[in-house]
Amino acid sequence: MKKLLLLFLLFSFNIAFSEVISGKINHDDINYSNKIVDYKTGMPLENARISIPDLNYSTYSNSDGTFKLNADVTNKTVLFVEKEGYKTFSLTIDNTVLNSPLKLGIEQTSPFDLQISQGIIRLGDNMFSTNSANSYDFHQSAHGHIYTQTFDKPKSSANQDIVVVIGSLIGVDTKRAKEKGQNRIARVYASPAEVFINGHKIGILDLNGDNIEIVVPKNLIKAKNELKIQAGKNLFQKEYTDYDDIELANIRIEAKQTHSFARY
Ligand SMILES: [Ca+2]
Repeated sequence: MKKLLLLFLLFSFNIAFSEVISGKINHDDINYSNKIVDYKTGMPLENARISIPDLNYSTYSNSDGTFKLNADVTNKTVLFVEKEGYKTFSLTIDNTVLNSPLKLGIEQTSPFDLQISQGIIRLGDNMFSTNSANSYDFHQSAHGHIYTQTFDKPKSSANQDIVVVIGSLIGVDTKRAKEKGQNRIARVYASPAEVFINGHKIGILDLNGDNIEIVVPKNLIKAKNELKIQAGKNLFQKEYTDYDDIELANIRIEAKQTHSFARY
């Protein structure tokens, strides 16, 4: 009897074990050429940290820049790449990331860059449809519907604009996001999130994506400044206020030329 039980255990263990192994082999094949390189030179970068905060996952690139992404990515989430001397890089990914290798070029920091937030900021009220453009069960709950951060006057040269960069944005359920197929909500939609500098509205966030740039009018910049981002509202909920639940990642202030041709 004991022998039979042992045999049975070995048999079931064997099945489970072979499944794990075959799954892993497939995954390794796909993962084979994920790579981090320098954006300008194309040189492979070692020891860059690759992380997915929603999944509590992180890994590092090898000496040839390659890395394996052994994370169970299903819905949209944000992947970060961090390396000293380089701008934090973020990218919205979903399960399609497992079907083709990722080659990510990261940029060296400029002395003018101001990193405003490193990780993920959740705005909203934790009430959202599973058909929303976020649709992930976020790890953190919302900080409320407003994010504020102060920053000193950014340095820039005369021909550069000051730009607010939202590294990654997910969860926006505006009419425009719906028209672009970014969510699966049938009828309702929300107003866009709004971006303010020192109380002046400088732009809206009505589409999800990566590296969204909003130029700050120079006359608004002071010695001390406040960036404010406010989540939109569900325009079809009149009984109570339902804020759009969104995730912002990797917010930066950068000085860059955005209108080089128009000016000269
Ligand atoms: Ca909500």
